[in-house]
Amino acid sequence: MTIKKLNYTITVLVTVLMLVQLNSCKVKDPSDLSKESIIPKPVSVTSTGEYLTLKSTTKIFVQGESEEVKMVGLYLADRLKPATGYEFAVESADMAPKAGIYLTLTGTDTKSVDESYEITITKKLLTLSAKSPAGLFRGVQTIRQILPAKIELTAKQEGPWEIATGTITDFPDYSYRGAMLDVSRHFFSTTDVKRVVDLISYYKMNYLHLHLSDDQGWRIEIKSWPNLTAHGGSTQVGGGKGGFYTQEEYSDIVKYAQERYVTIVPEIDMPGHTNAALASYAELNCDGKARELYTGTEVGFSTLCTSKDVTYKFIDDVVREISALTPGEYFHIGGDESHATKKEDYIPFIEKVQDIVIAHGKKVLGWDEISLSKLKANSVAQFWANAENATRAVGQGAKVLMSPATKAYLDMQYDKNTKLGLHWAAYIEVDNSYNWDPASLVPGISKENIIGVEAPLWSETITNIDEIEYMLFPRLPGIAEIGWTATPARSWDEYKVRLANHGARMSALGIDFYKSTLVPWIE
Ligand code: NGO
Repeated sequence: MTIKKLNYTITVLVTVLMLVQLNSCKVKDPSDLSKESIIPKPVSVTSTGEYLTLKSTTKIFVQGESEEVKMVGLYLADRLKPATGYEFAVESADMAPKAGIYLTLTGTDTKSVDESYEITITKKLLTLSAKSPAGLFRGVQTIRQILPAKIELTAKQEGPWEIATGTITDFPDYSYRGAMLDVSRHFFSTTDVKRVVDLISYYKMNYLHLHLSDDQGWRIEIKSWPNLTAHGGSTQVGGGKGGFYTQEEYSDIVKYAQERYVTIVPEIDMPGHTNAALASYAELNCDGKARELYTGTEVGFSTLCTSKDVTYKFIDDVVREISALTPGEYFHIGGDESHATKKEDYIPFIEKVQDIVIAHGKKVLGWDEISLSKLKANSVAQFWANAENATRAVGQGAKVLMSPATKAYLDMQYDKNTKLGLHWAAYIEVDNSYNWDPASLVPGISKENIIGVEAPLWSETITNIDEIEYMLFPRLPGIAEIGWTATPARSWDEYKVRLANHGARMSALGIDFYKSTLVPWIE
């Protein structure tokens, strides 16, 4: 070989080596944990500058023999398997392994409200520790979010599956972070409801409120009053065929949600918004005449007959049957827009219903109007439109759940071009729904009066799961963050970049979301 040729070969080799190095630098970039886009934003994240790689041999170890902890481990394995194609065997261990993923409980406190967790990642081992299984489950959502977005795809992908090393310490600011789905105006299948549970729990929400009855449809089987569903569940807005959940199906939803540490809150709206019941049983009407089924979208025209004994027998049966199927602490009694009920009838009605709910072992949740009545200290008023109602509740010592229609109603259109939704409260763009603080929104209501936030999705205009997703996303992650992350740690300018990074995640999850121009989406 001539000197010239040798020189040339060396130059080529050096160039190739440099390129390989550059390329591998690119791949090895995910070594700054603090730069990961986690929603809701954790309390603290520190980076140690290296990374751990999941391999086909990586196992998930769970401490001890707890079935519940094992279930969380299996849930994590199920999330990681499809895209990686790895097995992720779940095994119990008495102490921390040398390598892999390790789920461990740190204390004896297993209260479901205690959702704190900590993640420590070294080059070989990821340790997720929490006081309760609920905390482990929240931590699992964080693990999903610090892996590449393609981890959420259902077909096998090329790795590498790297996680930056460091520590995450996290806990929620509010104990109630929820969404509401109106299954009355339009009915949605159990599969759709489960999908909503999956999606809200990805953002660490822990309550799903189901609006199970309204003028247009009664959606849950009540064995002692079968015509509620046979007739009252037979249609919906626009005249479609409607539907309802059998008690077995409802229990199946409750269980599915429970496995994701989401509590179902059932709502039976009364005394107004009751046309479906009034059409099913003539005796619930003061004039003893059954109403026609209703498929329009007007509100405020119906009322149960508050002066009849049979009305309270009916309510007692309904609350008893549903409460028996519901492990959560709340029963939502509606109470909104009872324009067809005289105020002097409304006030004692709500008080009687409150007693019925308590007698069946539940706490009352109701729309803010219920504060016209005398509330028990453990009842909760859900603020949606009337600040005076909400402050009256607080004045009585009750707590408030924040769902301001101008910010948190996800059935509101994003802007005037949005094809779905309503705009009676506001047009709510993604920044607008993120930019508020529950504890300073209503004068006289501060943090200690508030249990949390909830994003309701009313379904007058929403007919299928794609439409549900389009209205929920991308606003729902913002509401989830408002409930989880303390207000001083939040700002729209910083959040919008994390949300932009979630575009790929939402796409990988198959979410049909609104591509707001206010978010710098990364293509
Ligand atoms: C109101 C009304 C519902 C509507 C919704 C539409 C409350 C609590 N009651 O909110 O019946 O569906 O607005 O945005």
